[in-house]
Amino acid sequence: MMKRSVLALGVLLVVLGASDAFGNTAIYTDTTLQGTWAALIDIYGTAIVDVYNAYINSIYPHDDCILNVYGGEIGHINTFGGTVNLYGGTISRNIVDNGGGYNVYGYGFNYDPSMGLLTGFWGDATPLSIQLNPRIVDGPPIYANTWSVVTLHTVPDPTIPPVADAGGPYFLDIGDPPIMLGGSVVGEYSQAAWDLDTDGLFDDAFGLNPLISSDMLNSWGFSPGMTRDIGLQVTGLYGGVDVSMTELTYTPVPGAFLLSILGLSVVGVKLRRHRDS
Ligand SMILES: [Ca+2]
Repeated sequence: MMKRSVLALGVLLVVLGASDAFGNTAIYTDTTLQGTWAALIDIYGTAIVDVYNAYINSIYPHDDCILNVYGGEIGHINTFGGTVNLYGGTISRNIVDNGGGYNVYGYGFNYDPSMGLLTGFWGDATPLSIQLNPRIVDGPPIYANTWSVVTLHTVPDPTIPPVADAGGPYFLDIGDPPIMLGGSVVGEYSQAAWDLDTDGLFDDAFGLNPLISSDMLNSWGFSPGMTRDIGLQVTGLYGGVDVSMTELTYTPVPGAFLLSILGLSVVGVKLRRHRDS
């Protein structure tokens, strides 16, 4: 508690983001860096710093701070503690680990140990290129005297078209409460749309789980006892579509009521079980 109290006092005494004549900045509390230019930023304590479109020559995380980089351009990051999470941006020279840890969130990683160069893509599909302090080199170490410890976290490739699953089959009784369609998708997507009037256009309901009522079925041309093929279409973030088809039955099936009276309600039992599942 004493440490935190001293830290809190320090926050009061040190103006947040105070810079000297050389653009050197010390940050002690949580902040977001947008449009910032700085020669050197030191981050202390438990501050959480989010970097977006800043241009920073060097960042030195200390203590238990967290540095999140989403964009911008940074010359190099040299940790003396804390945690660095990299989600985007450009690290144009190198990152060096003197006791902290680095997490890189992207995909398609490739590491060239002879150059200490990590390449791949960020989660928004922009190219990733980070000059690490090389752990393994052919010949003398190229950059600095410590090793960089980097943990790679693979995120979904947003350029891969998603895969749709329409779920079902679905059953809706006349006059019953609306049912929710159970569509799902694997992968990143920008839109999910249904074709429920079976005209081939995915324009009747949107989202993975729309509610469907008897009135809607009537408007889409369903009549009791009719089973029709409906479809879910999902669109990827960067184009590409996938369609999944399933069946929707408007119950009761004609004659089912009579069959049930006769003890032959196989169809009715099946419908009820599906609807409740
Ligand atoms: Ca349609």
